[in-house]
Amino acid sequence: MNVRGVTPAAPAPIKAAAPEVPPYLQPDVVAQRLEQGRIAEYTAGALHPSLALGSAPAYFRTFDQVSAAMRDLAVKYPNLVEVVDIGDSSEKVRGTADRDVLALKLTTKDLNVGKKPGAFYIAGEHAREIANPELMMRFATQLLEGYGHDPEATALLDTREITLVPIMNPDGHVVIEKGFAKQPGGNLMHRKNTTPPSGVDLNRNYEFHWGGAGASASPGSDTYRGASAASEPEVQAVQKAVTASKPGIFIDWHSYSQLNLFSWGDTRDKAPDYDGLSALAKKFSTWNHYTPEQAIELYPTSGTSKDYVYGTHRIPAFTIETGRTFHQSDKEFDQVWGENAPVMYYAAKVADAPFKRVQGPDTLDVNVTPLAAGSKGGDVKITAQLADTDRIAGAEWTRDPFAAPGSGTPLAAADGAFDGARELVTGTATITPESGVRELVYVRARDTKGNWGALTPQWVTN
Ligand code: 0X9
Ligand code: ZN
Repeated sequence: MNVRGVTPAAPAPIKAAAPEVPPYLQPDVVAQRLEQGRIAEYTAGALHPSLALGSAPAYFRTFDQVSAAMRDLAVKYPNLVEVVDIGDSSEKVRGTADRDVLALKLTTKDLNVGKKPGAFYIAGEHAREIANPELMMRFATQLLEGYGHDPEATALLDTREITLVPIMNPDGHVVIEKGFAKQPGGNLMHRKNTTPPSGVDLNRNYEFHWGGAGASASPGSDTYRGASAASEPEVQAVQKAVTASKPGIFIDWHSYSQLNLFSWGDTRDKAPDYDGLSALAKKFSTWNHYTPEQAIELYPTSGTSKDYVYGTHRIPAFTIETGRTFHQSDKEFDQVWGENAPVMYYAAKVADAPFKRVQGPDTLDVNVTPLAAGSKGGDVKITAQLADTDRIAGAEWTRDPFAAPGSGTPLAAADGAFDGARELVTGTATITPESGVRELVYVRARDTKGNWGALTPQWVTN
C-alpha cells in the first residue's frame, strides 16, 4: 500500500544489476518509481522511454508522455476529467510539428449544480522550468485517486472546475527533452517557444500592457516580447480559455526563487485589490514559506500572464516561483510538491470568493461521529477546530456547499463563548438521507467583520 491507500501492481521481476547499470536503472530505483505509479506501464524487457532521457530526473516526462498520461486519466476517470485541446503550439501552426496545448478539466460531471467556481493553473510556460508540469500532473492524479476517499479531493471535484495546463509551451519542452537525451537541437537552458528566429518569451507576449517595461524588442533576447501583442498561439490559447471559463483564481507556476508574486509587474502602483492579492500571497506562504510580494519587486515585466488575467478580468492571479533551481532533482521536486500541494488545494477551495474567504477563519480537523450501523440517517456529533488571525465570531455546518454563507446550522463554541482566535466548536447534525446529496458535511466559520472562511468537508459514515 502506498500513502494514498492504493496497492500498486506487483513490480515486474528485475534482473540482477550489472555493475555498469546507471543509477536510474538500479532495481530499487526502478521499483521505487513503480511504487510511485509514474511508470505504471513498465514491463520487464520494455524500458519506459523516459529511461532513455539520460540525466533527466525520474519525475521528468516528455511532452508525448505527459499528453498520453493526461489522456489515460480521462479514460480511467471519465466522470471526473476531460482533456481539452485549447490551441496549437506555434510549430503546429507553422506546420513543422503536431503539438497541441492541452488542458485537464477536472470536475464531477454528474452533479446538476450549474457553473462551478473555477481554479485555473498553468505550468511549463518557460521550458527549462521542468518541475511544474509534473506538479500539475501530481495534483490531478491525487484529486482523481482521492475522489470518494479523501473528503477534500471529493469536495473540490464536486464544487469546483479545476483547469490545469501542465505544458503551456510544448515546443520548448521538446527542446529540453532533446537536451536530456543529448540529441541535436537540445538545450537544457531553453526558456522561450521556438518561433523563428530564436523563440518568443511567452510570459512577455500577453496582450495586457504588451511592449512595456521589462520586455525586450530584440528577437535574440530571452525576454523577447514577440512581434505583436498575443502573437503566439500558446498565449492566444491561454487568453481564450481564461476568457471563456472566467475562473475565480489563476496561478502561473514558474521556477525558481521561492516567491508568491502578484500584480502589478510593470508598475510600483498598487493594484486596486492590493490588500486581497497580498493577503492571498501571504496565505500561500503559510504552506510554501515563499516570499509574498508585488511582482515588480523582483524586476519589472510587462505582457505577463498574471497581469493579463488580473488586469483584463480582475481575477486574482499569481506567479509562484517554485524551488531553488530550474532542473529540480527528484528530492527537490518532492519538497516542492509537499510545500505547494496545500496551496493548490487552498486556492481552488477559495475560488468562489478568494478576497473574502482569505479574510475569514480556517476550519481545521472536522470530526463527525459515525451514524448507527446500517442506518442512512440520524444524529451525529460534529466538532471542528477553527483558527484565525482575529477573533472568531461564529461557525456553521451545512450539507449544501453551494448554500450562501450564514444559511447553515450554527455550531456552538465548546468553551461557551466565541472570544478567541482559536475555537473548538461542537454541534449535532440530524442527517436525513437525501438522494443526490453526497455523504459529506461541511463546516465554515466567520470572523467579527462577517468574513466567512472556506468550507471544510468531512464524511458522514456508519
Ligand atoms: O520573468 C518571468 O517571467 C518570471 N520569472 S522566471 O524566472 N520564471 O522567468 C517572473 C514574472 C513575474 N513578474 C515580475 N517579476 N514582474
Ligand atoms: Zn518562468
